[in-house]
Amino acid sequence: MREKVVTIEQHILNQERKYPEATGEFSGILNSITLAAKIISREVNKAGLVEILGLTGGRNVHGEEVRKLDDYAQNVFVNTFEDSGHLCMMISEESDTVIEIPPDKPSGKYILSFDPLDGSSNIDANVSIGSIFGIFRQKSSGKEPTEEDVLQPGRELAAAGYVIYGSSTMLVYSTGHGVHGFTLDPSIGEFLLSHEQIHTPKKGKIYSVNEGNYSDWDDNLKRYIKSLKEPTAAETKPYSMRYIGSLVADFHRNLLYGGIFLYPGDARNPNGKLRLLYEAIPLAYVVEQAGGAASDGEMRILDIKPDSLHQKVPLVIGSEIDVKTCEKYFKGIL
Ligand code: P6P
Repeated sequence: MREKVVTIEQHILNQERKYPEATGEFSGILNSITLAAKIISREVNKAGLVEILGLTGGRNVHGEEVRKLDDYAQNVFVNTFEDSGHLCMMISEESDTVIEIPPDKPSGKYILSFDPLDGSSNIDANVSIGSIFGIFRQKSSGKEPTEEDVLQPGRELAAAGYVIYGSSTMLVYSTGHGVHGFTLDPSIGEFLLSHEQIHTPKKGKIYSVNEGNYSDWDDNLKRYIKSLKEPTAAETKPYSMRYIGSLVADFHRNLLYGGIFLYPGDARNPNGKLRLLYEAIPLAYVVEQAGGAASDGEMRILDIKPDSLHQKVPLVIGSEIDVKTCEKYFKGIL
């Protein structure tokens, strides 16, 4: 018997119906994310065919060359949400300041924090890339959001998720009631429920880290990685190293299979490379909802209060037992 086909729109509606007080605003945001994902997916999947590759010649706030697809994805998110009436503010990796809703546009009570296209350095090599998003509620009562609204810790998230543009396009999200994955069927333009209630294994057999930075690692990190490659317990097999260099792709694989991803701080980059607000926090929310864990090596990512929009944070994320073991090495307990 063919299983019932559930579109993401139906799934969002089913979730909304569990809350009689729901206004539908939240569902509207998730549906707008779905639309943005479909539009970006269409362009990403033909990037090799049209003159959209290459560089805009511009650079983003971090001094990184901005590829045309980055620009395109940023514009899709901003244009989709500017008219939605759901948001009072947006925060994006591609914008050095907050993105306010123009006074002539309708505004709402939510804040969208997003990385429109992460891993863009991989675009020309046809490696999987992704969009990452987190949705916060405005806490202040006025029409204008305050800095406190913008710099909320991840435990305040209302929802978070990501889109992976790979061999297929998948949208994975959580509203605090489990993690669910939807695969885009381009022939009908619908995201269909393909991974209901994703649970990440408590312990994995994969570790993901850029070992090219080994010489800058501290001794505790070196000991931890060595413990994975050369396990002391006789019957234990070494972990496999898998590293794509595209955060969403590495995270998604480990979420499904189990394992640990690290982008740690080191001698050259004490806070690592990844951004707290729109990379670490949304993925930490998703992994915890799937039964995993995420920390900066000492503190739970979702408990970190951001100080600034683009602050970096060391990230250790994945299977709960692996993350806890890693933290013990970092603290010198193991
Ligand atoms: P490295 C891609 O540029 C990115 O921002 C993430 O997607 C990825 O996890 C990381 O950088 C890879 O960085 O230094 O290992 O190349």
